Order: sequence, then structure tokens, then C-alpha cells
Amino acid sequence: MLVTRYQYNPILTKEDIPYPVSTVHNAGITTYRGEYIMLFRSHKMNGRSILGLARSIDGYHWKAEEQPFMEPAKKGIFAEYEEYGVEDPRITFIDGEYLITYSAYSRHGVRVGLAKTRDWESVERFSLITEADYRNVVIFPDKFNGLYARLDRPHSEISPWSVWISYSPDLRYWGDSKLIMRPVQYHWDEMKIGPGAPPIKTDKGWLNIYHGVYPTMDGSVYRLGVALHDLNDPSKIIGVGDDWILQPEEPYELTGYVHNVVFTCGAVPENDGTLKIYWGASDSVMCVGTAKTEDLVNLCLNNSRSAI
Ligand code: BMA
Repeated sequence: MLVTRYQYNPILTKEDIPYPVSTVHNAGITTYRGEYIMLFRSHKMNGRSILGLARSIDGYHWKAEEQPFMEPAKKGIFAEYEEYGVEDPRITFIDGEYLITYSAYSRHGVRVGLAKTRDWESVERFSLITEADYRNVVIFPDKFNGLYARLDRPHSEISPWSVWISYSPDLRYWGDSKLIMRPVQYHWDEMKIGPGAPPIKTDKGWLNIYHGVYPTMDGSVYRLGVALHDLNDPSKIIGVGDDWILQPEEPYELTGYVHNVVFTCGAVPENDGTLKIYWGASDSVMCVGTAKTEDLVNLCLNNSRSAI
């Protein structure tokens, strides 16, 4: 088994949140001044999503803040595009700032917003960095030839939903987009794939933990897999692990608001060569597990399927 579940999962549920919510799921993760920070999504009782903040000393025991961290904006351009909610945040630390990318839902579709914080007290919206319809933007924590790079997942009517890469000089204007990874037919990720955790640097390449979806007679099954990108040119994929690394198996993953879902928005590399991988289970609760980074890299190198 590549990912070992924490024995006391789930680690954060709606019962732990001081304000009324019906779920706690799909959280971005980072560290700040010796603490772990979790930016989690919650459905309010009207079914629209907000983002809450929780802190932890060890990555396993969490305490949620008294108030939500980000709710749909009330004015300006962001208000128009966040009307239906803010969802699925990812966090990247680069140049002294934490970048938060999140899905912004509105009557115009789903696009991705970028907000910034330095201290996890205040947050500033920076730009809406995609048009509709996009989700799952993860920004690399390094630049390449002076440019920021991101993976994302546009929606398409005529092609299975796939992973693309784009670049930016300033985080606002993005271009040189290219499709780099597609679902594989009659495979666990055949229906659609999307970036999960912001890429993690290893000595063999950038580790990309992504989600893949398979359609069944009983609905979709969300699993996690891994791909390895070239260290200097992240548009080059060295290998994509043929097998999933995590699938819904525990009761809280098999049943809940949306059954059969494990969905990651973040992982934390530790000094001992392990990763703490965080995932939302059944769009209802938050979970954590550990994996050896080397094992995940080896899956991409030694048991690989084609990227395109
Ligand atoms: C996706 C997104 C995720 C969610 C998943 C399973 O399309 O909406 O936020 O976890 O479906 O419901």
C-alpha cells in the first residue's frame, strides 16, 4: 500500500467548526511559522461553499478559527463571479507570499481566482486567472526561465477533461498553454483527470498528485494517482503511475454527501522523506495519510502509462 491512512481519520468534520456548515472537505494545506495551515471548503446550509481556516501543530490535530476565512466577495468583479461560492483551494508558497487558487462559481460558469496572504490573518484577492470553464489550478512553487507555471483543467465538450500547463510573468496574464496529460481509455482515470496537490519538488522531478475519475453504473469514482514532471521543463512528463495510489475504501470515503470520492488539494513534504497527503472524503470530511515520496516517484518511473 502506497498511502497509509492515519488511524484516527477523519481529522476534521463539521462538528469541529464553530459556525454552521454541513461539510468540511477538499482543503488546501501549507505550513506557516511552525504550524500547519488548512484552508478547507464547507457547504453552508444553502449548499453554497465558503473557505474556513484551521491550524495544527502536528498535521493531525486541528483547531478551526471562529470565523470563515473567505466567503464570496461582496463587491467588484469578484462578487459577480463568486456569487454561487468559492471552492477547492490550493496553496503555493513562492516569493514570500502564499498564493491561494480557488474555484469561483457563478451563473457565468466556474473560473479560478487567485488570492494572496502573507500572514494567514488577512487575504487579498489578486485576479481571476481563467475564464469559464476551468477548475483545479495548481501553481508550481518555483519559476521556470523567470516565469510562473501552473497546471490546470479546462472543460471541453469534445475531448476528455485533461491537464494543461500555462506560464505567466506576473501571475495575472497566462499563456503558452499546452495539453500535457490525458485520461486513458478503460483505465481507472478514463473519464477525466485534474491536478490535485500543488507539485512537490523531488530530486527526480516534480511530483504531481492528481485525481482521476471512472464512470460506473453507480456514479463516478474519484481516485488519486501520480505523475512526474521534468525538473527544468515541467511540460515534459517523465512518467505517469499506471496504478492509483488511493481509492475510496473506508466507510467515510464510500458514503457521504457524494459517495466514492477521495479528492486532494494539498500535501506537505516532511524532512524524513515522507509526504502527508490530505484529502476530502465523500465531499464530507477531511482525512490525512502518509506516503514515502520515493515510492510515489518510483511508481511513475517503473510502472508508467503514457501521458497523452
Ligand atoms: C468535482 C468537484 C470537487 C468534488 C468532486 C466530487 O467535480 O466538484 O469539488 O469533490 O467533484 O463531488
